[in-house]
Amino acid sequence: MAQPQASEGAGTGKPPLRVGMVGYAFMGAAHSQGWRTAGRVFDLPLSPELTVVCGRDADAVRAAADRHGWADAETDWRALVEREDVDLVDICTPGDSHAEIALAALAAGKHVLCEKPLANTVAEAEAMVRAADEARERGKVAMVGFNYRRVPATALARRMVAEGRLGALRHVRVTYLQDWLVDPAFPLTWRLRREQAGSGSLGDLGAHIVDLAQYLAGERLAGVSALTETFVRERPLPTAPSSGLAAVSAAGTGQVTVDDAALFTGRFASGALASFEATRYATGRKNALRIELNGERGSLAFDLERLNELSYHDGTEPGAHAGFRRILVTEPEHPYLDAWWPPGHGLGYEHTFVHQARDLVHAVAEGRTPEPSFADGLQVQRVLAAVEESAEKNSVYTPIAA
Ligand code: SOE
Repeated sequence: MAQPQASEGAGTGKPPLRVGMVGYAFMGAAHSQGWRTAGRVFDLPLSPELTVVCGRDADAVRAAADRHGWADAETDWRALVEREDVDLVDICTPGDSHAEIALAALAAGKHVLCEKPLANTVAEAEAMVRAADEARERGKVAMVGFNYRRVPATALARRMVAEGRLGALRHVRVTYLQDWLVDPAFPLTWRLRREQAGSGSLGDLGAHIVDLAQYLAGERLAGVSALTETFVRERPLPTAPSSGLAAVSAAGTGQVTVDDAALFTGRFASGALASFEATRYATGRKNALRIELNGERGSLAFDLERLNELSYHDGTEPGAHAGFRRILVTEPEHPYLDAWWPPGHGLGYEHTFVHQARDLVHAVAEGRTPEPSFADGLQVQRVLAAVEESAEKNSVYTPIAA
């Protein structure tokens, strides 16, 4: 077995935090980079070590281990969660396995990081919260991976809202637009099947914007009214033999069983109003997450395509000088930035996973519940469930179960 590729923090005399990751596709690659880099950039109390990565195909997961710097490769996640040389299990699989892996890992005395959305159902998420609460008594922590909270600009926005710079909040409007499903020839992959993904754009993109809106607002949604739609209801089956599709038509196509787009409005507990749009049919939009908050004393706006910037309008400025101004979020006093480059040298999407790893390592070392916690993930799951319930009832306003 090769020596684990620790982040270069190894050798600093810090105790290791040995990570075992399940899944190695897009999120597995992003998380691997986060674990590799965090100790190189931040002074961490523990040194993350990339101990083992798990996937079903032995050759593919071995290749992924070599590519991403994992010391060992596993094909059985149940064996991984029991390994004595694993302290933390990082779950980067489709949503249908989040609960069973997290429950097993917590029971085995591991810390857990679970990709978003936390689960495919509220019931699964509730079981995960119960297990995380029990594990906390044993000094184990659990986090859900809403990484867009860890863009410096969104973390700065949170700080500014908490400081009262916007005053009483009136509006939050947020969209998350992609277009990778516009072509009806795109095959019926796991994200298009309810039994694996739990939902479509709602859980994949909607979960991010519900969490981000609540995080920035500093409060939770009380209820929603929603519309969802599936534009293309049948798609060609993937060529991969592992498609394992049950409903296979003679034409080699299968049914799409999730939403393609979700539009919903929401009311926060304070009475502030919100609008949300999550779609994978916004032709030309690749990963366009935009959020704006309007308060009685000012506004903030963020665009993921310009993620080193935050737009701020200070409504208390005299009219003649007022207007939205661009804050370039690269100063050392900005969140996370003191560890990176001099002002003006921007960061990217991948750095949100470095910040996620950093924050989780500190929570593990300090024995405190990280944010977003599994309870935060459960609350998002409840919002998603209310969206689906409202959409099924022709947009009837649906309260979010407490
Ligand atoms: C969807 O394509 C996706 O990969 C999401 O699953 C991720 O959470 C998002 O960060 C990027 O887009």
